[in-house]
Amino acid sequence: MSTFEIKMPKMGESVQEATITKWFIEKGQSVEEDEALLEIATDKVDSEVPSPVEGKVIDIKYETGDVVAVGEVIAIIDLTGEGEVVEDTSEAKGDEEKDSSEEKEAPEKEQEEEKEDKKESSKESPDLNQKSNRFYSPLVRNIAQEENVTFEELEQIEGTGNEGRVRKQDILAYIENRGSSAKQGEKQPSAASKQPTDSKQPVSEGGGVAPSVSGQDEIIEMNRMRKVIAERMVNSKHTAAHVTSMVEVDVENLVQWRNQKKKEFQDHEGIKLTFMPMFIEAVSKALKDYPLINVAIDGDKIIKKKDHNIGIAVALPGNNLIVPVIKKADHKNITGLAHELNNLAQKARDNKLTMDEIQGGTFSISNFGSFGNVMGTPIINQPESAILAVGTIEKKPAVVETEYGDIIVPRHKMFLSLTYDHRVIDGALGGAYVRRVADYLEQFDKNRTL
Ligand code: CO6
Repeated sequence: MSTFEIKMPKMGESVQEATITKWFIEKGQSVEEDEALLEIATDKVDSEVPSPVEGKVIDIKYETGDVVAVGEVIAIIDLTGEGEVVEDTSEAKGDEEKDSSEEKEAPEKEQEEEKEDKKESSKESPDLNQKSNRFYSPLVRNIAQEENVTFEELEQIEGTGNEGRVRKQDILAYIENRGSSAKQGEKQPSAASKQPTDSKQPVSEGGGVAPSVSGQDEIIEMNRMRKVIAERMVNSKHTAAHVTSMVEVDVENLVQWRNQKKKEFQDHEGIKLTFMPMFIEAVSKALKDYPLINVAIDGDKIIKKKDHNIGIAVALPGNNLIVPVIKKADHKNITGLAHELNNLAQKARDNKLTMDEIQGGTFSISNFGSFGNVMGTPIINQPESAILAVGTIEKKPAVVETEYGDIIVPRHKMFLSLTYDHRVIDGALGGAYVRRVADYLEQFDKNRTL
């Protein structure tokens, strides 16, 4: 029998594991080359895994919800299409996931008894669904639940994963080293139970005030992307000291230039020339002048990033948002930036972005001008230190100085809002930077060639 092993794919340098969110196939089913086998998710992106071969699925080694390391075999396909289906291996697999070296040595009966004991002693299982700055994989949460690790304990475990993420080995090491008291199901007070006792308001799962729900209200389950966005936004607010500086910009020259070049660009390049490429160019030029904006914080260290990797907030259908990254934007001209933005935005809307395309950002831009919004205070995309929000361009009465005195004329204007992390960027620097972006836009050469 000739078989092919389907392995958990590598989805970027820093990604070590992924959660299986959906299987599209079952054991015994025939699949064609390129047919989607399963859907996986990391804390950054969802992705489908297609079958590289045609054949019959004879084994599926993990279930929906399992967190699997990159490179692990997750399914086996028989290439002849006639192989026997492998008996259910879920028990062995379950053991593999939960194994610690101690458990490996313990006789089966003892393990059973231990499980029974745990069930008895953990009638009140820990509440792990509280608001946190960190992402915990379902596997880590399950281990915590089973081992009666409280939310407060979980929060204190040092994570060795990417961005300090708590991995399976971290929580297992913690459980091995901690005293026996917590194992006996002694529940420490949760964040919710620390609420003032005179408060009559019920507490929701996320730690906020629970809303009252009447029979006519609709309850919508958050999808995975919504949950990740929610977690990341709160995480960023908990991490960075957000402040925002705003400037008004006269973009008359830029608007006139784009109007002149729009048709030629569309005919030549096959895509629209919007304002974004010029915004990205101005952002990057100003980052060259103020490199201490293009930084990330690592503990007590400031990492000054060399590349200008500009994340662009892209609104997705279904009220979602993702931030693909234009890498080395400082090495690209307006045409190159326009193509890359167009390509990334399209892929984002088709749910086709790769891990690499949403990683490595050093500064972000959010353009809510197309919604007619004038200014705003965006949330920093961690681990970056600043994000520029671009408001709508509008015709406004402007005072212009002439040799005959001041006159009022209509000019195209807009607001730029820069939100930055005050831990590392003070007002003078943040303010000077956003003013410099505005200066580059105001000084845009009307006679520039494409
Ligand atoms: N002013 C005036 N007109 C604009 C502007 C501004 N700021 N921005 C775009 N446009 C015009 C643009 O030139 C196009 O006009 P025509 O060429 O004449 O047709 C039109 O609006 C549509 O532009 P489009 O959105 O298709 O392309 P663009 O390159 O400007 O933007 C994008 C690409 C991916 C950034 C955009 O499509 C998008 O998804 N924007 C939404 C980003 C978002 O949701 N940000 C909010 C995040 S939450 O930050 C936040 C503070 C809080 C609220």
